Amino acid sequence: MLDLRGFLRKVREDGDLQELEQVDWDLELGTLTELLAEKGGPALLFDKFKGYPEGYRVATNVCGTVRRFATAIGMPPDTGRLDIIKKWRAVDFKPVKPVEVKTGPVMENIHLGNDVNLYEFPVPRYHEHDGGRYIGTGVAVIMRDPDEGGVNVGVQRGMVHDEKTLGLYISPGKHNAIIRQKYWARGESCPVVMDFGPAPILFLSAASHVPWGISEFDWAGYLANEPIEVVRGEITGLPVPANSEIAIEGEYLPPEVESRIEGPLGEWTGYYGGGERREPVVRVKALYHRGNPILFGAPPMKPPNYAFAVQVRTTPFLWNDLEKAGVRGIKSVWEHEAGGGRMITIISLKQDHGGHARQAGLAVVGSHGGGYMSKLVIVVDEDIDPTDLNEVLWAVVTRANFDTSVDIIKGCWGSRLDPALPPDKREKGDFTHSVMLIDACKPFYWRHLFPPVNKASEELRTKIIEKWRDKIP
Ligand SMILES: Cc1cc2nc3c(=O)[nH]c(=O)nc-3n(C[C@H](O)[C@H](O)[C@H](O)COP(=O)(O)O)c2cc1C
Ligand SMILES: [Mn+2]
Repeated sequence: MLDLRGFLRKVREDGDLQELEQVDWDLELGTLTELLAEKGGPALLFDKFKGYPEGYRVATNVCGTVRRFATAIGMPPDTGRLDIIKKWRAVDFKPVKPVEVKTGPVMENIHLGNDVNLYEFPVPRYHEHDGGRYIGTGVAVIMRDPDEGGVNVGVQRGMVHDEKTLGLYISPGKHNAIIRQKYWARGESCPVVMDFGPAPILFLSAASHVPWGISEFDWAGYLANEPIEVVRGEITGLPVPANSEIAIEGEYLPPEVESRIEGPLGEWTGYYGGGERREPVVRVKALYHRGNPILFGAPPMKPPNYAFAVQVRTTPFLWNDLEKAGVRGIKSVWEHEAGGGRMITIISLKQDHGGHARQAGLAVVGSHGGGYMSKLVIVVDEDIDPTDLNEVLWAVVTRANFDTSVDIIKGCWGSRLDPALPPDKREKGDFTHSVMLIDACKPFYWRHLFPPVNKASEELRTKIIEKWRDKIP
């Protein structure tokens, strides 16, 4: 399994790593990350921050290209996007459980109690209006369900409040939000481990909508075909990934015990939509790190979201959910990057009965895999490539009739991060939104009368290409 530094070594060999020195953690690192990500540039590794020892590093743009994404999950670098999605559907999934080891590289440096200082690392402030320095972006947040015993891992942002305190924002409905509530309902704080330099494959798994009941550790182990090694945390008893760069153990306090202003943070929607508000905090009890630690930076950016070259967070799970719901004939599913991999869902299918397209579209809204923050759902026929917005929009304007092909579904699973959430709803804590569902398939009952597409047939194209090969670029 490639840990973060093993991964960076590999991409360096591939000529795909840019190493930078003397960059300011305050905005300069974040802006360079954005500028290079926009160009599909290399992974970035920053060192020699002013006021920090050499070797205290930050890596960004880690999984920002399909090539690096494939490398991170142990697939050949030239694997295609759809093949990665198919792998992530995990049709042959078997949990590969983590193995406990006595110690590991993350325990090279141990700071307990008063010795904990989160400012030991060059924690970046990424965007101009961020309310603080975010140590947790490329993070794995680890909790154990107190009733069911399962370990869940999610990616949730962590802002440094002071040397020993972190703000941790978790969106309602997320697995870690369900787990923390179980502790808080008993008046207890929730034990937590936060890994700030996880193996990329663990980060990617934690960011994915792996179904409830499956641990992201087992998922990452399955993808890597090799178990993740963990050390049992002395304080929480939770697994600490042994090959992590930097990790903490702490107590996530009930909000009535302590809450502090968290945010704003430039988010994946492309806005500072969540604003600032009081959020519960983690009191850090222990800090572990490797020698010359690397902080994993995955700052959210305006879509297309470059932290994820392939939208595995939702797409494969949604695809599985649709099939579980009995939707047949799906050719492919795509969460378009213009919607940050969540807000624009496109399903391509072969219609086999009237109402088939609506069935598929409504099942998106009703699924765990794709329901959250889905705002525009478009269903297209099987001849449309869902990854190509030109094709999709062409289908929308040529196959849909907007008086009958569009539905608005109200009260859906949304987020306070939604920039379009009206202020009064935000105030009331109502984060739901409406979804627009467009059936852009040929109307089923008169599809046989629909005019044919005027692009040359595959057969004719092949014939002409063969004859005129040297004239075709
Ligand atoms: C870079 C990045 C930052 C994220 N930040 C947050 C966050 O601050 N809060 C949150 O609830 N989800 C955040 N997410 C999304 C969750 O990680 C994602 O929904 C995940 O599936 C949650 O885990 P779960 O499936 O176990 O609930 C973030 C994802 C990424 C990739
Ligand atoms: Mn989960």
